[in-house]
Amino acid sequence: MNSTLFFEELWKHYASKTPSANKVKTLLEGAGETVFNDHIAIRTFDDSRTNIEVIAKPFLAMGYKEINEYHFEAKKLYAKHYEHIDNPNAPKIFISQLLTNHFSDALQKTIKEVLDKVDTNIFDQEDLILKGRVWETPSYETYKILQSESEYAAWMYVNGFCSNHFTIDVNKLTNFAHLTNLNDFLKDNGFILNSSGGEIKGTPTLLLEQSSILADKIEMEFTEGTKEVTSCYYEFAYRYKQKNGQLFTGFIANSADKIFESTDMKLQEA
Ligand code: OOG
Ligand code: NI
Repeated sequence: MNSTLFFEELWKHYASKTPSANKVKTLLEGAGETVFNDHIAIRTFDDSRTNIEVIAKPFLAMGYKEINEYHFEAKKLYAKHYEHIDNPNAPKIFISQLLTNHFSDALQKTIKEVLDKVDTNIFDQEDLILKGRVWETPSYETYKILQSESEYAAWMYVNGFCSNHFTIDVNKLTNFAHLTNLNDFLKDNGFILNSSGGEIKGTPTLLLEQSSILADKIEMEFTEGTKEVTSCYYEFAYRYKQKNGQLFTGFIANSADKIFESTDMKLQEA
């Protein structure tokens, strides 16, 4: 699949489970803006069948290369980011994985059993991240148990493979000089920002400022019946110039740590 088509498909899947995404985009377009995507993010388990390397494969085939890595000790996650070799306008890709064996034996067993029930060739398909959850209908009891150890594990168990956010490139907006102006506009229009670690994560000195709205809540079918869970969210990023005059293209681990929480059920209930 060519990469433009791939990102269009990815947006369709994301938007279909994230009603706020189209609302925000339409709102900005109505205000005369054209929306550009800075990056997407994908989550996975570190199992050798599904790890970052497996998820990155189709992107490497599209001309992406690995740029940097990030460690999240408290959340027990590890991530890498990828950029396109010759197209600076191609969205950057942030892929993280759960460090499964840093969790309880029970969690490790649950994840392994879930993956064991999936035909392995599904994990090797180049459009895996368009497939969402490729395992059986989840159990709400299992979801809650996973959540007591890791919001990320629980989220991944019910949502599966997808882009968990798209990111508006705030540098390319014309009427919002600063991220605060965009945040105010979004709040005035009823959107709720993720305020974990402050509404704006990062600083001009760190060369990246980010904010995000809380993930949408959607109805999900469990073996026990229908329940509400978080799906995906929208992020907003403003990048500053490095000494060489080029915009910073990386990520900031301390900021990312808080951005992950945009899908936490604990923030929804706050
Ligand atoms: C990724 C969170 C980190 C960023 O831009 O720092 C991130 C996620 O929620 O999976 O996207
Ligand atoms: Ni992001």
